[in-house]
Amino acid sequence: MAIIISKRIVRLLILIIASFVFFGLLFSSSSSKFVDDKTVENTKKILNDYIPDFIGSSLSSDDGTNDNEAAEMIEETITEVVDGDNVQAVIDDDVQIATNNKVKACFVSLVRNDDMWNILDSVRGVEDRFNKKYQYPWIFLNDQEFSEDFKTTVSNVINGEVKFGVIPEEHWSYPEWIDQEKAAQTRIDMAKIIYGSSESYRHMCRFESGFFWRHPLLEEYDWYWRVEPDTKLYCDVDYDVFKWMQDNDKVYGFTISIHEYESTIKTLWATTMKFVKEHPEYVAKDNMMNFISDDKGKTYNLCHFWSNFEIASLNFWRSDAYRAYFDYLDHAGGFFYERWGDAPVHSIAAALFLPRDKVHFFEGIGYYHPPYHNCPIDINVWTENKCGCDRGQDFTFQGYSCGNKYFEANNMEKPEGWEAFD
Ligand SMILES: Nc1nc2c(ncn2[C@@H]2O[C@H](COP(=O)(O)OP(=O)(O)OP(=O)(O)O)[C@@H](O)[C@H]2O)c(=O)[nH]1
Ligand SMILES: [Mg+2]
Repeated sequence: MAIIISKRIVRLLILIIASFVFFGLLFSSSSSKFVDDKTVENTKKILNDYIPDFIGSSLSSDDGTNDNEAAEMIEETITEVVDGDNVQAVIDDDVQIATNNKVKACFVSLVRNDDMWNILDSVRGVEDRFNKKYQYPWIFLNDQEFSEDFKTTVSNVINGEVKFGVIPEEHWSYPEWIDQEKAAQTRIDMAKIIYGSSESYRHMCRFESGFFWRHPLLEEYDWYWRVEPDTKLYCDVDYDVFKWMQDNDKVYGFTISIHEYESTIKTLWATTMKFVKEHPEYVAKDNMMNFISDDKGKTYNLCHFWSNFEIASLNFWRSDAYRAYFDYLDHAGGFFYERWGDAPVHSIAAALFLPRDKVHFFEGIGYYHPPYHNCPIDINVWTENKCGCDRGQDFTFQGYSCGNKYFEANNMEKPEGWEAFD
């Protein structure tokens, strides 16, 4: 009897939550009609799949049914539909979607309209390997309006909510203190360095360092997963990574670490050290200086987390420490007078302003951004996560990577077989 009652209560709760979400979405006003229709459709589908009779009756409202009758009808309908062997599966699926609300997280991709086909595969991979189960929303950002073609094509491979945002001009332009002639000369002088002559690449790096987390579309979230064009997810991610970050008190997660081109960040370290001297209060006690410097801070060893993949807390970038650091760097001008990347900027901040145990290496998330692979070399992890990558290509312990350094700096045990890559 107790079991029957509790099942009924659970079912009724699911119905109430689903209806609440559905009607909330139906009547809420939103900046994007496109998004709402899609989300409403999805919610409708959930209701339709599990309680079809209820949809038929309650959505056509004025049928004269009083509250008690309606409640009874709903109860009977739910019981009919979800009874039997599938009960637990139905509840599990629903609860998984419902509990998404507990972690405020999203995917974020900065892309151009021309990147459409290149981002499509990346997105589809994330949906297939992870998000079909959790349906976290996607946010696409662009310095120009997204085309209708981009919106429909990309939305077609996404199960949940999608939002498209334009970047405010002040987040993608020269601040007033920048000497634009000097910036133009730098682009000529650095023409032989990768992206050295590119103006847009510099705006991109500055935006990813100091502004993506200030975009109005990201305001409501605490966590993000950055996804870039031409990337792959090689393994199933069978747990809620955002919730895992939150529950385990992590702040910054990465898959690949690597050395930076020194010629792009000639004065970044000196500028950082000046900032740190002025603001010692921001430096964490058990920081990870020994990951980014081999001589206790005298010089930068160029190690950084490759920021094309990040699962991290937006609140870290919103913190006083990071805002002050970014402002300091921005005023120093190195985003334009050199070619400072968002990867070393994010990484240096994470290494200095966070205690080391707040940073996490997602060893089990197989990932590819040309030309490097993160593929779990532990055969058990590789098998369990159904990884479709060649373990022999894993970058973690290869020379140009900083994986070795990361493991040593944090006294972590390296996986069996790592020596083969050294
Ligand atoms: N909207 C917009 N997005 C850009 C622009 N330049 C780069 N991006 C995006 O910014 C991110 C980083 O740019 P990438 O070109 O991938 O830079 P990278 O990863 O250093 O280098 P490669 O991937 O090797 O080209 C990607 O998500 C790009 O789609 C731009 O001018 N406008
Ligand atoms: Mg890229």
